[in-house]
This record gives sequence, C-alpha cells and structure tokens, in this order.
Amino acid sequence: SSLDTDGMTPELEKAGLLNKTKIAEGGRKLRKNWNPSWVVLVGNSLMFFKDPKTQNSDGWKPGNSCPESSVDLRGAQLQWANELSSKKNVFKLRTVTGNEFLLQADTDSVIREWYCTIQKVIDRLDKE
Ligand code: I3S
Repeated sequence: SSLDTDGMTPELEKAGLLNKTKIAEGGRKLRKNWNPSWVVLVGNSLMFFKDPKTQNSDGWKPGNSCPESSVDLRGAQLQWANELSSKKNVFKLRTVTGNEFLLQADTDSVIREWYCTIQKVIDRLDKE
C-alpha cells in the first residue's frame, strides 16, 4: 500500500544511500557526474537529497533540506545497465519525460532490493 492510516500521507517505502548520476534530460544525453545521493522512495515518487548527513534514520521528511530532485515513477522504466558503466550493480531509471538516471551500489543485495522495490511501485501505478 502507498497510503498510511490517515489516507493522506504517502508511506515511506525505502530510503538509503546510492550513487547516482543523471545521464539524460528530456531525451538529451548529459555528461555523467556520479555523486552519493540519499534516495527516498515515498508514494509514487523517488526523491534525491543532496546531503545524507542532514537525514536521520527515524524520518524521511527533510526538515530543513529540500530534495535536490524528485522523479514521478508513473510510466517509468527500469532496467539493469551494467553495460553503461564500469561500475558494477548499476540500473537505469527512465521517466516518461525522458530523464534518465543511473543508480549504483557496491553491495549486490542492496541494489537488487532497490530495483525490486521501485519496480513494484511502477507495476502498481501501471495497474491504476
Ligand atoms: O560512460 P563514460 O563517459 O565512460 O563515463 C565516465 C565519465 O563520465 C567520467 O567522467 P569524465 O570523463 O567527465 O572525467 C566519470 O568520472 C566516470 O565515473 C564515468 O564512468 P563510469 O564507468 O564510472 O560510469
């Protein structure tokens, strides 16, 4: 489910630190710039926060920090993309608007969990 008991506040699905680079904006290729990002999956959105140190483990709400960017997962596509990087454990997320991100973690299980959790949200939205 994506809603909590009051039916209004989207539920936190997952949060954690991943390496991230945007590789396309509106279908236009961008130069890679890998950076660690605090990634938060809540409701239908994947949010990227710049400074992981400002986050704490008991809440996803940014408090004084705003997300660097936010991705609407409706209609998005996910695919493993190890051929797009020399790094291991890389997947690509493509939004309907043609923005493309690579997300990476050194630990296999970590990146697989992210892949599965994001895919479940995309599948749920596809059925709506
Ligand atoms: O796919 P690329 O172009 O080989 O990606 C690498 C480059 O973007 C590189 O930056 P500069 O060429 O601007 O210096 C990055 O430092 C690398 O991390 C990129 O490759 P990986 O394989 O790490 O995704």
